[in-house]
Amino acid sequence: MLFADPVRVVVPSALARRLAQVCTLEMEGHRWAAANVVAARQVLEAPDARAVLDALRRRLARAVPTAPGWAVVALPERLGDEDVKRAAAGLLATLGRPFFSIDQGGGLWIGGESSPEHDQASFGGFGAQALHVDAPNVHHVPDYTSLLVLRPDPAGGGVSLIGDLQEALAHLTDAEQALLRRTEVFEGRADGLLGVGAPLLPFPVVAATEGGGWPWIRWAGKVLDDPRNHEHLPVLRRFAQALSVETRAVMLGRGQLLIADQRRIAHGRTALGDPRFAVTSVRRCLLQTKVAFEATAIAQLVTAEAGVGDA
Ligand SMILES: O=C(O)CCC(=O)C(=O)O
Ligand SMILES: [Fe+2]
Repeated sequence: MLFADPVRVVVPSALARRLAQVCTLEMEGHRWAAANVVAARQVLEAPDARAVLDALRRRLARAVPTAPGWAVVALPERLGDEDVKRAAAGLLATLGRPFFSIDQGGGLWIGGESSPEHDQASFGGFGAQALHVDAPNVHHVPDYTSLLVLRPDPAGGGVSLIGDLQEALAHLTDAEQALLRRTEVFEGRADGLLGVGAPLLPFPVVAATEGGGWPWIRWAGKVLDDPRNHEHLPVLRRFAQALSVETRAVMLGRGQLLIADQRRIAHGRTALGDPRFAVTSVRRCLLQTKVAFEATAIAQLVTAEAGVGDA
């Protein structure tokens, strides 16, 4: 595994505050309200936001072939929680339409403080979480997922893992890749999700996308533990091993937002520190939301004029 200091996209304080001022957390169903999307894009199209917008394009625009497909965006540590949530949503709106797939009281951001009551390997649990894409078991896998840290683990655990799915696939032989295209696996359940289409169980691990481009790699490390996938274990293990070689670790601090293009990147985490040594209200606090790709979103518009066409 590669431990590298990633390039963080730093959002200047004045810009973050302006986003927080013009945006609300108002929703239209499971989608961030259209007026918020418009307001955020107006702020981020202004000349003084150019460096941030270009950095998002270079790292995340689907039309930039060299984009790594993930970014860590750093908002000012001292911005209040509500303002962090609004500004982070505004930044996501440069890629498409922010939405939630899991309804937790109707808010855009789901999640909160980690708890030893949660299943260890789940969202908000204290255990490690194997590399995965969110909602692999539906027809429309969310294009982008994002993780927003309000408070890192005081014990220094909960390090985010970022695995390059496409690079991992390239390590496999043609025969192994062909086998993965034929392999259908089971993982979890997908009832009651919003904005992602109908459940798809079992699902193909690798499937070509309509219109070409990167295939979807519906990966979740948990497929290795599911007895229903038993007969496919050799090739699944082979892919997991290749992915571990293409994985890096990034510690997210307060106000930092990890954005992952799920067509390219799987995410996971290392275990948190022992919950007995972290009392409530100082435990890790993590939020999550999704984004549906929009070709017309401002960070997807890549022209020679934008200066990132050959980034
Ligand atoms: O806790 C984390 O850092 C990741 C959580 C996550 O990716 C999930 O629950 O889907
Ligand atoms: Fe996840």
